[in-house]
Amino acid sequence: MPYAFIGVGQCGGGIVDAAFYDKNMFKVAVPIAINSATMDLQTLKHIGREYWVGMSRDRGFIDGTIDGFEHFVSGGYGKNRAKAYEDALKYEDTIRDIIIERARVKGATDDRGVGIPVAFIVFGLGGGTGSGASPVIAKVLREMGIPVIAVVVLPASHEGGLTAKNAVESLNILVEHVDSVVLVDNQKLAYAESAETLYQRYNEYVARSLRDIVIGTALERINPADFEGYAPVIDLKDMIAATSFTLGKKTKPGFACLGRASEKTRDLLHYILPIGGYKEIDVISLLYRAFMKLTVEDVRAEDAEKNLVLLRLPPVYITKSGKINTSMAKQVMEERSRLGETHFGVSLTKRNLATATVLLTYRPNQIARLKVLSQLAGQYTDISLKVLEEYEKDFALEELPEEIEVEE
Ligand SMILES: Nc1nc2c(ncn2[C@@H]2O[C@H](COP(=O)(O)OP(=O)(O)OP(=O)(O)O)[C@@H](O)[C@H]2O)c(=O)[nH]1
Ligand SMILES: [Mg+2]
Repeated sequence: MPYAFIGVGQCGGGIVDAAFYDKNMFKVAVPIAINSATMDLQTLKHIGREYWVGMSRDRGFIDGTIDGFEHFVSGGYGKNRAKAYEDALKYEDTIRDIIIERARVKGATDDRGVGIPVAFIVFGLGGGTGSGASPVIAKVLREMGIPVIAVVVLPASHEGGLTAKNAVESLNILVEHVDSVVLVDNQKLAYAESAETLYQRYNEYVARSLRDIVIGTALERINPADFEGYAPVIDLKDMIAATSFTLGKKTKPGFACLGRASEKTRDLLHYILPIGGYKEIDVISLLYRAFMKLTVEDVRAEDAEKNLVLLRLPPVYITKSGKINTSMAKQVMEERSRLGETHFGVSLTKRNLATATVLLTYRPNQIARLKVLSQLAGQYTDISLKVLEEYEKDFALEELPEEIEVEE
């Protein structure tokens, strides 16, 4: 029953590749790297050819292991989002079959391959391949009944009008086909002389955060009754609930950002001689540090509509009651949810590391960077980001008290 981790284009492939640096990921998930340029696929360090899917301009999606792959998959879309979208639509059935095949190899039983409990689709919004093909792949996944979490990279403003236009057009389609949107904002790197050299480190940060949530919930599940301290369990359903909105009968994806902080739990000497020696961990300051490293520029933890946190801790921290005050941590998270919805989980790790990974969810209108990108795209061509208005209408309806509703 593997999760699917699908990286599309160079950016998406890079983040998914970084996520599979930890081999434990292969126990719970199947990676799929989709690209229109073989050269990009060859840069992946942890995802072998058997996990590649090529996007060829005249053959559609093709398996990474076929002869002549390099020959068919060479051009790339060079930021041409519309063309990549069109081609992906044309070969929808092929990509559906490939995904089913890959999941089945990993142990799914039924014919439709709906053994995938949740799929992640990861891509950069500013390019062609990822921003064009991913919304179609999301649609295909959802048609198979698979919940989809999109992890998307916002281009920095200085990347210009075309990248912003691609981002807005891609998001306009994407939101119709996903359960959650997790934002990774390249504006965070805009201060640097060369953002490109920081991409890899940023990808690793995002990958670690995703991995914490996936491995922490899938492989390190605990029985809360075994522990004196407060140690609730969450799973990926919580991740979806924490990053989407239900408004009456409708559900809409929320726009979330990630934050993560970690601390070594033993010093080097105790590491070598493993006899106790665990440090005190201040979980509250761990949370505050995670809030300071959010993946989106200009958002505040206090303004989040809802949130999720997963603490991954060595067992000693929750077996002895009071070692880590998890109840207090929960309170800190609850104070940062305007809807009063916090998904709080604890999992056990064998590493000498305590981590706090948070997901904070917003309405699109609360995220200044989405407005900026919409404006940039609007200057380039006549287009705007639809969710900026749509959500406000829905939320306004929801908040209207019954007695002032006008009768027809
Ligand atoms: N954080 C991060 N952002 C990246 C990375 N690579 C590219 N980007 C961003 O993603 C956007 C899209 O770039 P690519 O992923 O290279 O595009 P693509 O999907 O391969 O599409 P093509 O235009 O067909 O090459 C860029 O505008 C950058 O903002 C990466 O490794 N990390
Ligand atoms: Mg590319």
